Amino acid sequence: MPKNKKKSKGKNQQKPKEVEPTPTQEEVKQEPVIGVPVDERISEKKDIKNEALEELKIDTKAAIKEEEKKAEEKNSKKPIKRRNSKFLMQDECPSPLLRPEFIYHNEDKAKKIWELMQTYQGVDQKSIQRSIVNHVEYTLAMTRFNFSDFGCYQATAFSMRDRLLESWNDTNQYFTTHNVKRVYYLSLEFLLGRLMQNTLNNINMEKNYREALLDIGYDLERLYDEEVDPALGNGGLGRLAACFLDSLATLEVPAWGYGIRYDYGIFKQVIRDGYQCEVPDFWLSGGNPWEIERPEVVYPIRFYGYTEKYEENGVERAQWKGGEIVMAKAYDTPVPGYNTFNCNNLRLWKSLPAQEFDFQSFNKGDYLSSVEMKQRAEYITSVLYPNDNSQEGKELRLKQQYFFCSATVRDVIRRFKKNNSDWKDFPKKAALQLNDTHPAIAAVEFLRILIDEEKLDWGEAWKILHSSFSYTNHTVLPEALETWSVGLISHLLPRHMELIFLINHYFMEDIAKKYPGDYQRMEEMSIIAEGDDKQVRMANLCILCSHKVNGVAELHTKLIQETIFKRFHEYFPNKIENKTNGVTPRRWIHCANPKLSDLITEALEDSEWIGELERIEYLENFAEDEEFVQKWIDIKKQNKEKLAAKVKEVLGIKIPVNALYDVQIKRIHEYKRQLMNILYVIHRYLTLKDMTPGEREKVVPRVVIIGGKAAPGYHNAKAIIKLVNAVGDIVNNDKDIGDILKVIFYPNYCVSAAQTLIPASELSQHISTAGMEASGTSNMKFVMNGCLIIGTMDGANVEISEEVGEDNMFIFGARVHEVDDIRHRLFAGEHNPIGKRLQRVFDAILSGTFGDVSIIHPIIHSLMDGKDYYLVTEDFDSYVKAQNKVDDTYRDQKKWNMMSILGVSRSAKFSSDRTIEEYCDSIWKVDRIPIPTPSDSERVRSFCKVYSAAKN
Ligand code: NBG
Repeated sequence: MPKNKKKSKGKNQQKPKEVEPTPTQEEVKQEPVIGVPVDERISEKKDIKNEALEELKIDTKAAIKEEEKKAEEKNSKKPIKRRNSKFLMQDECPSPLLRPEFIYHNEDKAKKIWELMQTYQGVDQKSIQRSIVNHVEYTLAMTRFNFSDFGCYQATAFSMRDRLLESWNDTNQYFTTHNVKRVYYLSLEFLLGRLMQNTLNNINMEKNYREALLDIGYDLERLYDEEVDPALGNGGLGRLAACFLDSLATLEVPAWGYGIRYDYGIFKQVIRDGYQCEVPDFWLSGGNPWEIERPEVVYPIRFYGYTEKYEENGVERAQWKGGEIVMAKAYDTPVPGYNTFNCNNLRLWKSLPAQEFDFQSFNKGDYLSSVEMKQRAEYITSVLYPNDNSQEGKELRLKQQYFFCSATVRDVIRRFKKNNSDWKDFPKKAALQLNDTHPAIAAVEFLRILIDEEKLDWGEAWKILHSSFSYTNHTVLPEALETWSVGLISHLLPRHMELIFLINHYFMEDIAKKYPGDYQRMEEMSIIAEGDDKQVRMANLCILCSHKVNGVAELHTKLIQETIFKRFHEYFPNKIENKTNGVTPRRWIHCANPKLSDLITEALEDSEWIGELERIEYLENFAEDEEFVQKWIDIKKQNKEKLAAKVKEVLGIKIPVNALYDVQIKRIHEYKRQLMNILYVIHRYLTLKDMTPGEREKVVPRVVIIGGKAAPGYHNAKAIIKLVNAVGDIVNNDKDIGDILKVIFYPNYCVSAAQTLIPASELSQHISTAGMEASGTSNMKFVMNGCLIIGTMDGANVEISEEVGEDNMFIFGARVHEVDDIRHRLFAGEHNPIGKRLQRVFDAILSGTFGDVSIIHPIIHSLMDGKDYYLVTEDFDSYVKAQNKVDDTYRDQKKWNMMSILGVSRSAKFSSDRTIEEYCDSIWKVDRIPIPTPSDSERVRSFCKVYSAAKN
């Protein structure tokens, strides 16, 4: 997507409407009314409200009409010219932005409003301080005596939100006025991480806030630490969604994220006696100053019930009726881009009861039952399922999926209908991206609304659906490929099940035509997996409903084309394509590693690289510049010191700064092979124990850090955590070993921990069994922070090695094409790769060298029996060799640092800006729309000028 391509010219504009995100009561009410008793009660409630509104407006209607007429007359005579305004939306603006719902007895009242809202909040020290203390006093109701660091953080965040809202309102107003095409990113997870630092950097106000705060005695960095991580995601998939939001805003793409506002994010991990314990993460307990609650944006969402068929104009139609209704309420979080005035939105839904409590039970004196329904409704969005790369087939999870999809689809349709009347235009105005199959039901909901409510015929509806939806696959792991039982869907969403059968029926007809008699193929491609308990294959459904399907790294895409989606790839040869993942350099270099960011800016002589990572290539010229390299070394050392201090604070363990920091942080999973890492650590420990003190002195000291959460029900992953802790307990307290080897399990790995760990790492491990990690994204973050990678030829590692050069990585292990055969031979007992070294490691574990780790014994025994699905024993030897090479290279610090600098300078491909540009060009077909920026000298709301232009 070329920069600033096709800037909208402001032609053919419609009358500017109210700021886009807030539908009026009327609009929300216009959502199809559903005829069940519960609904009646809702609409009754609404009617009461509306009556009250009506009362207020009774004598205004005539006035409004008159105002509108006047404005129209005026405009027909006097075309409005834009004066000095950069706000292009006002070109040929047909009216002075009067809002018919207000009372304008004369235009002075309207003028007053525009005048009151004409300026932006100041960015000078005084204005910032004023707004912070105002929020302390008027929003938080604190006094100068109980104004804590946390209070100051909140007030500061509120003051930032005020400023964000200005650009957010302007952006949405502009997009609405221009009726632009928008991207909607549907994801059950957004792993945002802390927002304050990122926001200040993106809107370029960190310096202003730092100085303003310092002047009233507060340290901005300390406030950063007050923020709770909004952790509404499990791992890579959710974090990718967050990086995409940052890139979408930065690239000025009109885009909204849609998801769930869980009350509880991913659990907090606490280690007790070496075992993982899960503690709920009620991240909202201190409030969330970044979001805006939208009590007026609510949609009724139905569950259960039945479908009723009827005839209309000779056509059989269906209606979904009965069941249970819960409400979805919107919460918006502004998403500012880097160095742009554009500000996008993340809209998250919370579930509410359709009525506060059941009056019948209440009147009967059964108070508890009366609140039961409320609790049942609120339960839907109460907790994020903590599974990464595995599916949880619970009804509540399907409810979450449908709940958020239905609200989102309705919201998107409402927005579309505001400015458009022809359904054929929908794909020109909206692109909906399904982040994995979790939001798959959105496609069926969309179809249902088009057919049952909008009364489109099947062919039209299907075409619109297919041209606007696309789907990203994030895994080939069978345990993560979602299927839902036909029985469950029929019960919860009866109409959707009918539609899925219909989609499948038409599709199977096509397949039968193309491949007559090929039942095997039909079975494989069918959305329905036959059997005693029929299942709906959500991936098949997504592929059919989408015009594009993508994998997340070249190797992964090739694998889905050749394995799980082979038949689909044959049938739709242009549908499945690759979009290699990326990460935002704003969070992952600029915010996480500010010193490195400054050094790069100094070398490149400007900071443009933060928004255009291609420019970082120039850094290559400094790989051997002594002065530069020394600064590079110093920065890594300072980051290591910071991490060492954190480890001391969190775990009470002192780690040496002169050791090689070797880090593996990610969800704990057998395919990611943290087990292989710790087996190697044991091998290293045993080897050190064999040495004389003199020999030990020559060894490169290492600090091995492993961090990550295990899904609460994933027994083997939890066993691995216990083993790491048990090994740490012995090694870290072994006097012979001292500082030569330290083993740390870093608890509660999360986004903010990553921001400390990654900049301090020197070696990072991405060692999954080849073919199993779809992409990985932390590998990219580590490279961007000058860390070298030890890894297998899996996921995005392959492309990283193409970019940085294989010589600048430590690559080992079986390749994808070898895996099946090796696994087969291992399982058949035809191949035993367990050598003496590994056997000794197993013996040490089994004999109690690390205390009672019996929880891991079954896994060790099965490895010894050849039941080594993840090829740990197979790859162990080449892993040890790669590790030896790491030590040798680390001894040559000149070489090491050169490799580190080269890695950073060649990391441009892995910016999520590049990824998003590719999605925009080949999937979403959407342009970037920069909204005009108010000038620095004149931070004046430009739409006010239009008003005065109109008056003149
Ligand atoms: C994960 C993959 C990672 C990948 C992220 C983002 C799921 C289902 N998949 O390898 O395991 O980097 O998605 O694409 O969480």
